[in-house]
Amino acid sequence: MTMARMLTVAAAQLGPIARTDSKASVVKRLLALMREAKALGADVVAYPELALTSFFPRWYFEDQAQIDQFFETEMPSPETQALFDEAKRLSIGFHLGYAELVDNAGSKRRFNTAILVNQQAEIIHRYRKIHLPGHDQHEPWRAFQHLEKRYFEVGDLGFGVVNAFGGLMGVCICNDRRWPESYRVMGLQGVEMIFIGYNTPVHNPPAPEHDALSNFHNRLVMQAGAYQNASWVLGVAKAGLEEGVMQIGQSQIIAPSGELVAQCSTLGDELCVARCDLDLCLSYKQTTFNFERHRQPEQYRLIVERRGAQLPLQNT
Ligand code: CDT
Repeated sequence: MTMARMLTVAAAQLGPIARTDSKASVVKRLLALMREAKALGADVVAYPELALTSFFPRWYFEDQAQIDQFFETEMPSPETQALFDEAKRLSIGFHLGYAELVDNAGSKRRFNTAILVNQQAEIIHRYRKIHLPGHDQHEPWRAFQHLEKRYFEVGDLGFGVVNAFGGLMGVCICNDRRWPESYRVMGLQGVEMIFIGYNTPVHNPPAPEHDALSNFHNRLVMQAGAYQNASWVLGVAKAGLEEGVMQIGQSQIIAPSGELVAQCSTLGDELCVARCDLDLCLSYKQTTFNFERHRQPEQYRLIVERRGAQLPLQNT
């Protein structure tokens, strides 16, 4: 007897969001994609990283109040409530990335966050980005800034995995997808589907020689992460020419085999949809990547004991 646990998911790629676009206008776009996803049979629709605003770490701001306009102090908020209401009405789950401002009795903390919301519109999982790329000081030599290290704290919730949508779901965000540790920590909790929103500029000012490889690296890391951890991976872009900065698209859905099963072909608002059998993870989890049987964690100690590379001592 063949087993199957089917979950239909839609990666809801967004085209550019201008700095002057209101959150309400963005929510309208998200709602249109949600309705289209439902019409195409999706159980869950996934939006990108920082999906409610322009990718603001590209600008250097000195005024904290100006920065905080890009953040949400509550979720749902009056502006995002419509998403939750519509998700409940349609009985569709969603993944949403946004800038989260936590105010604990006046002590403010800011995170690059993503949540999973179930078909009853309840927040069932929260992830705060751990690998923050870029820099923390203004670097005017760059064509544009990447100030995530300035505007966000490192996430404090780990790489959790939650039982939802009939399987084991995990989340990481953008730069996290380049690090095998992100996937493996979720793999060690049996993850079956990983949601990854991203804003990836084609141009990387410190290493322009990588620019032509941006799409290749996007595919490379997510396909490897899926296969090596026997999990579905959904990569969702905010794409296109946003405020003068070109960002990659190629939102995609990847099977536990590492194969690409659906991909967006524009740089605008677009869905790609796949019917995913979560049981496809099993044959990989039970054979090639049977972690219990084959992993040798004693031999991997350096991974948690050492942050940066240290060269071996020269033989004398
Ligand atoms: N948003 C985000 O994390 N972007 C980074 C750009 C880094 S440039 C290599 C990313 O990893 O896509």
